[in-house]
Amino acid sequence: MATTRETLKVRPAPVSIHTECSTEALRQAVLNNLVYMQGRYQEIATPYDWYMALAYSVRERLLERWVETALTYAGHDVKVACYLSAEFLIGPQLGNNLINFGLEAAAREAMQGLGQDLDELMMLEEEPGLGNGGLGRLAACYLDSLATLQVPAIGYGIRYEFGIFDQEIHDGWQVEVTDKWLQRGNPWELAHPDICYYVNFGGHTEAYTDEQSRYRVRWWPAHKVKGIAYDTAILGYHVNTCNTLRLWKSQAVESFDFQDFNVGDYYGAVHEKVRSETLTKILYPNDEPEIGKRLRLAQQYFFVSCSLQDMLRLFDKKRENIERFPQLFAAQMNDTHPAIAVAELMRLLVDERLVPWDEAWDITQRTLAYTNHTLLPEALETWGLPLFGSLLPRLLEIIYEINYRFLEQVRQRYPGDDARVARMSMIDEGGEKRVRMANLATVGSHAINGVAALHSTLLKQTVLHDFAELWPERFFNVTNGVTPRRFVVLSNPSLTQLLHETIGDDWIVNSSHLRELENHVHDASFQERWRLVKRHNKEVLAALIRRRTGISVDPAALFDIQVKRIHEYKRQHLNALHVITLYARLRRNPGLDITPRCFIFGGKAAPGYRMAKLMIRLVTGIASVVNGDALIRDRLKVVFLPNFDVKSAHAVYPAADLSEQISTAGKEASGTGNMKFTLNGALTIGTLDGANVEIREEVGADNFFLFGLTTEQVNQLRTQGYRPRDYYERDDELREALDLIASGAFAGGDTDVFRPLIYHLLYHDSYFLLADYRAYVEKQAEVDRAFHDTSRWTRMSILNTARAGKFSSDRSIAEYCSTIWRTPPVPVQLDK
Ligand code: F58
Repeated sequence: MATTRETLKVRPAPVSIHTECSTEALRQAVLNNLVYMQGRYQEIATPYDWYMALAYSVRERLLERWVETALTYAGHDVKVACYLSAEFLIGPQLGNNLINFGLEAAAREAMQGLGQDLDELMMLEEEPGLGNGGLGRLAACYLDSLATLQVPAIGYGIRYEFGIFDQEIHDGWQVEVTDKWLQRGNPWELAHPDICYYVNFGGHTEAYTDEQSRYRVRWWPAHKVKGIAYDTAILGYHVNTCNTLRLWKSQAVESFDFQDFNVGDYYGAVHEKVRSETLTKILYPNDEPEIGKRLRLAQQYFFVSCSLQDMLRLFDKKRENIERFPQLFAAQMNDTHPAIAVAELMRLLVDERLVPWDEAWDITQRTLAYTNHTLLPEALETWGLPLFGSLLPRLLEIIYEINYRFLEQVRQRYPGDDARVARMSMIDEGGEKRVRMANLATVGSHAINGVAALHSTLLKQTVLHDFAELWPERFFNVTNGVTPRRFVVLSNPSLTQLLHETIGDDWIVNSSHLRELENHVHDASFQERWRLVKRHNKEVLAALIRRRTGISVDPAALFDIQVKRIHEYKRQHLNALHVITLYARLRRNPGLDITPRCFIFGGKAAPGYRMAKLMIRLVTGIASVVNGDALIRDRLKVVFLPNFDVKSAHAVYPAADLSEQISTAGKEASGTGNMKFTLNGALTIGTLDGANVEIREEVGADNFFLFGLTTEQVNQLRTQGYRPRDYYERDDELREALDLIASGAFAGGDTDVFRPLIYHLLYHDSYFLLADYRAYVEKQAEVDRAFHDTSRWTRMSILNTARAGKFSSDRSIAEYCSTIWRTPPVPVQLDK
């Protein structure tokens, strides 16, 4: 029988201290948890103890909704959207949960009554850095929107013990420090050791015929690992829906080591235990090739297998025929990291449930969908065949079978077109044979999408061209979005208050209602309040900068911000060239009248990406020269804000006047930081890349600083032979800026440090900085003039927020739900 409320014999009666939301109940709960969860009494409690006690008190309040949500889903014929992602960058939980719950005011008051400041406690929270950047943060925004839209959903991923490294800056260079986010405990997760699955690795396979004369394959693994579920509640905004983020931690399978494998070999068994538990130890940074490859593939298979087994277990509870699986579960593959799901679902169906191949294939395709997040060839995942075959022998056989059947179809459709067959194959046979995960994901999915209109178009023209030709109806675009709860309500309370007083609160869940702000754009007193909000946020960021770097910046200056992973294609060094150009102008002409600017950079470089690390060194080098030059008289300030993460993002986006979105056209799939800036009233200087295109369409060309080559122009220039040095020769200011770098001026006179960077720019410049430099610098001059006209700038800023509604992740999720997953909302009732 399916689980329903009635079948649950014992249902604990709600105890007010655990569920009530009054200030007094919360205060009681905190005091209680201080003792019973933290083991501390008031007199000796540290602020962190208070944070933990409050966090537990909030979690208790989530539990009622969490349980009720699970019961609702279990008891009805609901379809669940499963978001498979190797990364979830969920950020700090306390503030967001308070807001979504509507508990913030009570918590503030309760803590005040206990002599604690809520904002200070929130700052103590260690965020789970379980992602690298945009892709992981997108997954987290999507969970927030799914819950808010009351759509049944589960996020499935990996509980890394060490998330993305902490970045420190030593002598201007990035230094990576391990992230020990679990050191002081994680009050937001619940371990469920009873929800666990076994995952095979290595060994060999064996074909045989079973008693009913069926062809079967047995996988004899070399070892098994157990996956344990750790759940985090994802509460929607002002609704009862509380979905689950389920992350898998690896554990050794004791019995396996001791009995089957290493009989009598105690130390061998311990070693095996350590090995199994290494699996979910660390998050891989998006790095240069090869290191840790085997472990990363093992991580991918591990979390995908646990997740699919979990979905099948939940499905089994419904006592339905397996053919209905796609009607009850949709699984979205967030990039190719979970693409092994195609083969694993086939294995679970064919090998373990004896579903005939064709039926299993139909189920698999109807269940899975794939989102692509990159066109960069070096970022497309492939795995060498020897590695793949030795780690996942059965999966490789299944991929071969899928590939064989698929290529037959291609041959029939395009007779004699061997080149096409080779391109579409799941196995790349040019050079060392490799498994192509994007091809596997595409063939195994009923829907494939890019993450912004331009990106989806380019995807169909380039990386997946042959597939789009074969199955045009399977290709979609879903432009990314970001959650306005975290990125406006939580991180920009002043703006939220102003919006509340001006247009009400409906925009928080109906973001298109931000348009109502347009009625106030010419209202001088509203403009003034708008400016005060921005000014306040800039003061907050200035204080953070001062604490973290010792640099003082003037909140009256134009805050020009670029925060994102450091990468050549994102072109932080183009921004740096602009800074140097302004610096050189002021040095030449100290009386020059320029708009005071504060350039703020933030972002991590992959530990093995030398050029990216050099870019950071360039920015810090410029910062120390410019900030220390008396002649500049503080008209320019340069800051590298270390360790950009979700928590610091809360202070950064609301404080920006100008958002730098300057990637080489065609390279940034979407970008999501661009959306966070726009929602918070920053103006963008940007190229026609990723979602910038749509942001400009929405906010209007007059309210966007566009510059640079288009994707077509970049491609044309590349084909006709790009000679970056010509730009250097022809443009005096460009030459001056590059020569200044080469002179060692930003490296204490050392002329070697930036040599690789200069050399690359002059003779390769794969990302067309020199070609875009002049247009960029000129557009920046226009920014200066616009900022000078305060009232005009304010109007443009208001219009950016007013017209940013499209970029709420609620819109993106509504599109996924209606066109790809077909998952209607299922409201949850609390029976009080
Ligand atoms: C990002 N990808 C895209 N990958 O670069 C960005 O344009 C887009 O807005 C975002 O996805 C969301 O769609 C991205 O963040 C990674 O971090 C990978 C993680 C795993 C290793 C390789 C990079």
